[in-house]
Amino acid sequence: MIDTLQTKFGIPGAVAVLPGKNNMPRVTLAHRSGASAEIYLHGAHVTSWRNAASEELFFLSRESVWAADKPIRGGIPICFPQFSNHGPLPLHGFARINEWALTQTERLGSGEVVAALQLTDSDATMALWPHRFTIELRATLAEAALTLAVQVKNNGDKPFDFELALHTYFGVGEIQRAAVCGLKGVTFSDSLKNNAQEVEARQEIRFDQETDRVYLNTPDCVRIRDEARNRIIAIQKSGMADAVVWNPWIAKSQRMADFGDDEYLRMVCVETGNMATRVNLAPHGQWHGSTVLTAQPA
Ligand code: TA6
Repeated sequence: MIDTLQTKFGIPGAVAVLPGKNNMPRVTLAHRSGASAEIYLHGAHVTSWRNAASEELFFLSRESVWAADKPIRGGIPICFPQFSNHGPLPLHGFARINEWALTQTERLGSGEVVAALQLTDSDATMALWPHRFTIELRATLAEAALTLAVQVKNNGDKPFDFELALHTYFGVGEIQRAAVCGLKGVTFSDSLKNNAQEVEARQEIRFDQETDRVYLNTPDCVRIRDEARNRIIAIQKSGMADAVVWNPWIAKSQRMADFGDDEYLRMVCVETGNMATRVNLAPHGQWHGSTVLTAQPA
């Protein structure tokens, strides 16, 4: 199957379809600048994004399980059609534990490299969530940016609600020297306080304990300042209402079998999507949302 996909979608010097961990199919994107990315068909899961200097910008747990019925721990899990435990579906929905179809690859005239993947309803999804849908992830790799564009289509004749998150795990040099900026004054639900709502008072969110907050209707640009690596990561969303900031800290790290006990020191999740502002999609309607990630020296 991988050979067939490579024949159909491979682009010399730009796109390759190869066996990844546990021989799971992955798509590698290579930009002429040296930047690169990697996407597993499992969950359309982006597991790596490297800048032109080949520095890894995402976090990927050394303990991650690579299995058809488990999410990969790190990179960008796609949470759909449910975020967290906001309903009866598996935690964060089923999109991240289903195999998506690779549908398009392209090297644009600008040099950007694109891969599109789709997940459509199946007997298995219909049994969990009785709606006909297509969700598409379009990843575009540029020299200094990675763009994730998501489209959801309602292919049925009745409306449905969904939640969606790009649950992105960013690598940081040292969590105590990292800050998330741009959420001051935004209302958030604190997942650690029974979703009690508060207003963020800090211009810089720093970490000294487990942090798990869903920020509602946020500004479209949030930044991570990684002081240890002298780097700023900008997260620019469009068409997406909310953001999540999460670090598991010590006790939760120890409770997660697919996460190293000390790995909280080197990661922070800043997630974008509609996690609390549910989307209602009319029959044959479409929803679009995107997030552009850029990494620059601080
Ligand atoms: O987005 C934060 C969160 O909802 C946390 O509560 C934590 O559960 C995290 O997602 C990871 O969830 P997972 O199902 O991937 O272990």
